[in-house]
Amino acid sequence: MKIGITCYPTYGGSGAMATELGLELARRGHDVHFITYDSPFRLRGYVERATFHQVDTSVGRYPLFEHFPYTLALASRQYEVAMQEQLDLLHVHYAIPHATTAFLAREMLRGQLPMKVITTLHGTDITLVGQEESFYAITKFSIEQSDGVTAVSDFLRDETYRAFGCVSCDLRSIPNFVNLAEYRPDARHPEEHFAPADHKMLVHISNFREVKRVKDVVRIFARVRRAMPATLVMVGDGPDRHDAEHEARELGVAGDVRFLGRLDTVAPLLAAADLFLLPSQTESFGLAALEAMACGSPVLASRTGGLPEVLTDGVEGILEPPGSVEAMARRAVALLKDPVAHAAMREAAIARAQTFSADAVVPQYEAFYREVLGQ
Ligand code: GMT
Repeated sequence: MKIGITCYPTYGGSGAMATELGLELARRGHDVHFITYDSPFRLRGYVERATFHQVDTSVGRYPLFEHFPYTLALASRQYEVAMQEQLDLLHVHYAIPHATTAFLAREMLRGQLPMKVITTLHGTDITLVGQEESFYAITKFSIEQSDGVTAVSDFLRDETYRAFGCVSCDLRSIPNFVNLAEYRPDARHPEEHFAPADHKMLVHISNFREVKRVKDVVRIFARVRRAMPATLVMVGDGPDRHDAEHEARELGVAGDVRFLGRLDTVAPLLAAADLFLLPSQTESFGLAALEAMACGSPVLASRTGGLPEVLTDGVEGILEPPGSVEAMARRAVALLKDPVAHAAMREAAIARAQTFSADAVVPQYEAFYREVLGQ
């Protein structure tokens, strides 16, 4: 098949997943065309049958435009690439604005090319942003106009029905997958020391938005630190990073918290972790948690959204209600002090992650593509 993929190219789960999917599809013989404003961050180097088409945002800077109309530039580029490459389908990730631009591109193609549009919903496009008044109607319209819609968890599928109705939609739940060639327990580099040898190492990776509750990450760590030597490694960047740094200073643990900023490669770090922290307010799936599990790190997360579909409390990690810092910290300390329980959880996490392999998930997308294309 000839497949266009549009996603956010920056750091974030939806762009990561869209790119991993495109690369897997290319490996399986499909022609894949990424269409976005920058090269997706997980698209590293040349991959046979995968091509990046940039949306030029440097043109059209007319003084009348206070804000550059990226949505129109993207729709035009999607149309151009579809015509040039004769795309069978355009698979867009994160509804806003991608489901809308795909709708526009498909309308422009009417009578010329029967390209289908598939939208994958990832999270806040449904749970937060899409429900804001200014986006609600266009999000609902664009989802309903897609030829096929998937959600990355049952939770997100059900939440879409609840929030948007989408009477004419047949929403499919297809989970995220993990690249097991990269995220593996032996990904650790022996020469890289993220924490002193006698410290337990806790890791958090996110885009530091409010929904991630990064201050809770620091608060949980501060309680763990009181109980044992430990280091917290914070990876990523975003609006709440300053608050997290401030919290670490306020709680007197700044000396044991390392803020590494954005990193392209995190598997070696995850493979060295004793515990991955994801105490988010909501999380439609929690791809970062799955990648940590694949590297052999148990996960301490919020019992919210789609996270219970990824891990089971007491088996591959710990789930507690969002904001329950005391309970999370108490259970983290108990786990880190119990090498037998920790080893069992680590093995369970690795085994659970294997069930979310590309081989298990990508054929579900291929089958859905064929269904939408009527093949
Ligand atoms: O919805 C978002 O917040 C954006 C998105 C991203 O680009 O980071 O994250 C969502 O999509 C990921 C990939 O499917 C999921 O693993 C995350 O759980 C989800 N984030 C939220 O639901 C907060």
